[in-house]
Amino acid sequence: MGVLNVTSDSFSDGGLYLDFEAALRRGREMIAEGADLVDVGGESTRPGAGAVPAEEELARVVPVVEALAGEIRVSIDTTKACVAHAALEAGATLLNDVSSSLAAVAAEHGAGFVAMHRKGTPTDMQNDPYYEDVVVEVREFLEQRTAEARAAGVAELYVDPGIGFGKTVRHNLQLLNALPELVATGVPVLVGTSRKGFIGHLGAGGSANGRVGDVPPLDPDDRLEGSLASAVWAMACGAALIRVHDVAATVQAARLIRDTAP
Ligand code: HH2
Repeated sequence: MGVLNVTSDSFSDGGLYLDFEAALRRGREMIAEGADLVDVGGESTRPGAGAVPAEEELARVVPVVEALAGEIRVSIDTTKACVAHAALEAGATLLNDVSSSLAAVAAEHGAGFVAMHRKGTPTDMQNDPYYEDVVVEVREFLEQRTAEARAAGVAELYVDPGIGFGKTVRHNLQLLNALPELVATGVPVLVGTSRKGFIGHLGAGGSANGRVGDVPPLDPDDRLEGSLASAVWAMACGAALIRVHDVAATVQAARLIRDTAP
């Protein structure tokens, strides 16, 4: 799943694809690089991101979805029902909702649905997130959302542990470590680690028990190696979909994993 952020402030590619032509070019580039689908988003969910008004988000994403939907499977990354409706009308067939609240909208359109775990909102989610047991809590949350999505009539469902959404470095690593457990629930798993803060922190030599910011993190553009390592790990654990910025490199790794499978 290639990431296409039609935003001004996304943490790694904000402003690069805000322009329609630039977004279309990047979408087509990811198709050529071997993406299976393109995830179009018009509002950043990075820690501290501000809300984008619905009219603005619609204006950003709908034309891009419409233009790409004839060329590749498109998912829409939104938490707003009106944006989801419009994008699914415009040709998107998967709803990637980091708030996990729009299953009924996906069902209404006969679209697939991604249910992701997050704790808090972009404004507060990285303020000392705490769990008794992050793996149990995330798994139980996703089981509950799975039941709700099924009851709402969603036929194609993915669950996502929500790496970086209200999680410390250690929480992210615990969840990656427990991926086989999540995969074993039988619902296809989506993983999004690409260029995230914990990779910049660990890649710069930060401690697994530390916090992002303890050491100057690697720049988001310098996180390819760590992103690939985590993508390979997720694929080897059986994840069904990997959400990435660096499509060509991840596709090459995916081909290797596929051909390594017994
Ligand atoms: N991560 C981001 C956005 N959407 N969706 C799913 N299902 N899983 C994720 O891990 C996920 C997601 C954040 O990454 P990005 O889109 O690159 O940044 P931003 O939110 O700043 O636009």
